[in-house]
Amino acid sequence: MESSKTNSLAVLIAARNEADVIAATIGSLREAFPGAVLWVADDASDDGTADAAMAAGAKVVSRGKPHGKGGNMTACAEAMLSDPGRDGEGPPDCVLLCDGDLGASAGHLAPLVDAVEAGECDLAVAMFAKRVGGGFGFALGFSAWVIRRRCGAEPQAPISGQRAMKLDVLRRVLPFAPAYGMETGMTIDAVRAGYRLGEYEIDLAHKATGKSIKGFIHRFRQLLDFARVWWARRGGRGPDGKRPVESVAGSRPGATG
Ligand SMILES: Nc1nc2c(ncn2[C@@H]2O[C@H](COP(=O)(O)OP(=O)(O)OP(=O)(O)O)[C@@H](O)[C@H]2O)c(=O)[nH]1
Ligand SMILES: [Mg+2]
Repeated sequence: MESSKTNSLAVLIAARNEADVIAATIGSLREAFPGAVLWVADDASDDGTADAAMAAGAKVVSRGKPHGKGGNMTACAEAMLSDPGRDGEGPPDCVLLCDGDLGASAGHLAPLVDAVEAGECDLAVAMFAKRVGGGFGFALGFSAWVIRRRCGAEPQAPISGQRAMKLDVLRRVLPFAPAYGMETGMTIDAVRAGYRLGEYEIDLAHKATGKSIKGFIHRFRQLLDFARVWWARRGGRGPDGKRPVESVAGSRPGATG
């Protein structure tokens, strides 16, 4: 599946210890978005993720010590924004954020970019068509609650890392909230600034932790990160003092599969 317009796109991929799958993720993104510049935010991985990503042709923003997903993706976005580009043309018009553990399914993300390019919405977020792993939904539900309380939007995929937006939106939501709070914080900041949220069901897979001890620890950490977002965005309605707007949740025909 190819996006109709791929010559002005940067893809920012979050990866921590994803050496086994990062090349597949990069390969499928390159096929889906042939003209895009691919960036990997590698957060001090110790399994060779950075080398594997570079070998697969991505630009890598690596940190000497872990900074968490939001901090590392912020550094990666800033590196992309200040990059002169292949022919000195500067940053692209559109950016796609995604997780490094999607493997071949990362190639299904074109409908997000198409939705933003077509002006259907300003922040296009992927909903997993099939639920993969996860726990009892507390972390997911808490993120949704934080977003509803802080900006009025009611997303179905509040913590999905797969998101497309134009550069004005990206600039508005930077820096990302720390660690796993980045998606929750980004949604609140975008909606408060008056941007329209769209959600699109897409057939995706990822390496999920599921109902294991590791999984529950992971989701407890996420809960703490979401609580930090809730606290950091108390009071006020965003940089413009604008009223929250209703989200526009939509489903794009042909987005699945
Ligand atoms: N750069 C960076 N990426 C991270 C960090 N933590 C996780 N990631 C990446 O962010 C993506 C999402 O993280 P996951 O741990 O898979 O989180 P999840 O998908 O919500 O949870 P699971 O259901 O356990 O898979 C993956 O591609 C990770 O490699 C981090 O500290 N820094
Ligand atoms: Mg995952």
